[in-house]
Amino acid sequence: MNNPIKSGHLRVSLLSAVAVGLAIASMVAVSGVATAASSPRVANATRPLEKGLKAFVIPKNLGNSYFTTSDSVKSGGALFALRQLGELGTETSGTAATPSSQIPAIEGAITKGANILIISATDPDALCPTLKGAMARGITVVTYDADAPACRDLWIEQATSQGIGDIEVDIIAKEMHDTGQLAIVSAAPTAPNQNVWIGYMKTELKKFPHIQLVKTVYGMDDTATSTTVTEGLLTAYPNLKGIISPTTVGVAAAAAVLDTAKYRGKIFLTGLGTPLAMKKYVLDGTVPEFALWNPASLGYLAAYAAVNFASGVITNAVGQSFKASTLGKYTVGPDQTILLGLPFIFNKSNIAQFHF
Ligand code: RAM
Repeated sequence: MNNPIKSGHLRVSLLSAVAVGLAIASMVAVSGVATAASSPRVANATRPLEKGLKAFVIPKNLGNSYFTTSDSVKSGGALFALRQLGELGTETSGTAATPSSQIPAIEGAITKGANILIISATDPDALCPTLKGAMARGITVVTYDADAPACRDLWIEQATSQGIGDIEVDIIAKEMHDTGQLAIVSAAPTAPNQNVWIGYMKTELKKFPHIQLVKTVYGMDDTATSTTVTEGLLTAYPNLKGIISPTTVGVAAAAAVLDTAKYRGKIFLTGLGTPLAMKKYVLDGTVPEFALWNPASLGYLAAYAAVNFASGVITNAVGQSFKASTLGKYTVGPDQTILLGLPFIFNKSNIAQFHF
């Protein structure tokens, strides 16, 4: 297991006070890069990285602290890396984690002359007409956190989807003593990442024939909706014994619902959470363990990958590699995928060390 607290970006973020200043865009450099993607790409590892590229970081939605961590300068995320590299980074999105909320933000970024789009997709397909149009114009499209496989140049994956699905099921199965009714509180029904993870959870659940997955409900990465759907589960399934919520918003909302003597120790909850939001519930025993990766490292890596690709230093072919500063060297794997690392388990023994 990797330890997010030791990952390179945190060391980098300590240096933020001396971060490289923003370079002013050179129209020549920018337009040269903007047309490069439409012609056949040849990697040149010795080429310097372009500076002054207009990069837009587009999370599923704004106002989700997970994405604030993955994206912001302060946390050492994508915008920090872009600043370090001398690019012009901006975060933009809608307020709801839906394609209809996110697409206008993507279109706005294209209109503003984007050279790079770094996107957590709200839907694997619905964004494709817009993203394919961007790629046809030579704009580099990189997905991070949630993929749209048919319409991007590179996918920056936080941990293998199977690894994430397996870890969630293994944690809850242990707590449920391998038996009883289980439900899932997911994000949006179209969320590519949650849907892929849930697919792997279903496969892993075959190892536990006495656990029945009774229902998947959708909290939309919205606290109020996640609370309502969790309460609905408790009413509909009075014998429910476990909940997995593979969304940082959903698991925190579900934990707040279960944080009473009535449920603690009777209905088990795990998921993918952020340590600051989950600390209270870990310490009081409502959520003994949950998993995640380092969101800031994910954003940081996505920015380095995008700039290397946009600059023609790498292509998206298997085996292409680049250096993401102190995070280390990364290599493109199958399906144009770059993998950050392994999921990490948080519990009472380590939760106090994390500050995101
Ligand atoms: C939410 C979002 C995000 C997911 C995390 C675990 O913040 O759905 O896409 O990766 O949870």
